[in-house]
Amino acid sequence: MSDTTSAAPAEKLTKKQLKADHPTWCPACGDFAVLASFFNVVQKLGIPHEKICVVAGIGCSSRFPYFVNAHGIHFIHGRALPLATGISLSRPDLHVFVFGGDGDGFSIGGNHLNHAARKNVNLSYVVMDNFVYGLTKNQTSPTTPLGRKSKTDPRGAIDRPINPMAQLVASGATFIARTHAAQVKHMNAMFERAILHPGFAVVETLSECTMFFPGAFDDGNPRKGGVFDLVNEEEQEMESTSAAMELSQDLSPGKFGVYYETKRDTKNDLERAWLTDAQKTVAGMSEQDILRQRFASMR
Ligand SMILES: Cc1ncc(C[n+]2csc(CCOP(=O)(O)OP(=O)(O)O)c2C)c(N)n1
Ligand code: SF4
Ligand SMILES: [Mg+2]
Repeated sequence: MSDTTSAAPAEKLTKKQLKADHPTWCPACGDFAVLASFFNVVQKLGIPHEKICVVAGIGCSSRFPYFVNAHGIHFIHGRALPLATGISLSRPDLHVFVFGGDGDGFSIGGNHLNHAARKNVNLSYVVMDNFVYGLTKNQTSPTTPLGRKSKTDPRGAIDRPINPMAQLVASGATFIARTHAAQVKHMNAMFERAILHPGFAVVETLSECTMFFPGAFDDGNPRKGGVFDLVNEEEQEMESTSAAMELSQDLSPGKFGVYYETKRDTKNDLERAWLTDAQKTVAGMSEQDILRQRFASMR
């Protein structure tokens, strides 16, 4: 997301300082592990407490900001990314994190995901994918497998699920990874790399909804008889979209790891360059005034 090295805090942030309310998730919900991993990585990277900003939409997973003692916003369903984009652009000193579910990110928020990705907004986004709408008690989501019964599909899901990895590659995200909430070390590593990536970094994290879709990710969990099959980064062309697309065709349980990683100008950098340039021609004008004038000229 941005340079963490120049801003090491004087004292290491403790978990006690980072924790806010006691999480209200159901027992053994995968989201607990995601929260713990976030705390670990933020501590490890020494991100200053006052620079952490956590944004979410609506859903069980989107309750995330309540449980983190930092700047945070629990916003409108599916609208976390546009808000986070504004925060990232206007406060480049902050580390902006977005957390949310498959419904929030791929359904109602799917359009925003495409645009935040293509603009390469500088932020880290963790999609806690449980293949279901948990908060609203078991409706089909965009990643629900065909045939799975839910309140909205009592005879089994009939709509083909989306392929999040393929969609992210096509949208232009510059860091795309996939992990499993039961594989803590791997999840930590993916979060760390996403945070350190300059630009739009997404980690699809399979996080089991123990209440409505228990066992959904057992096929990717060796402790449950599944296979945790890693991307071979030695052989993978990390900057090749076609190689990433090919990986994304391996569906169930699919591959885990970084599918794609490249550097491209961020919207943050491009907008800053434009503002700096504009300031040369209108000496004394603040960035805000330049933007206001720009909007006024569009009326
Ligand atoms: C505009 C709007 N539409 C629908 C809802 C109802 N709603 C709340 S959360 C949610 C889906 C949650 O699913 P997901 O994002 O996958 O999160 P999870 O609870 O599974 O973590 C829906 C449909 C809403 N709050 N606002
Ligand atoms: S309903 Fe599912 S996703 Fe929501 S807290 Fe419970 S186990 Fe987690
Ligand atoms: Mg969900």
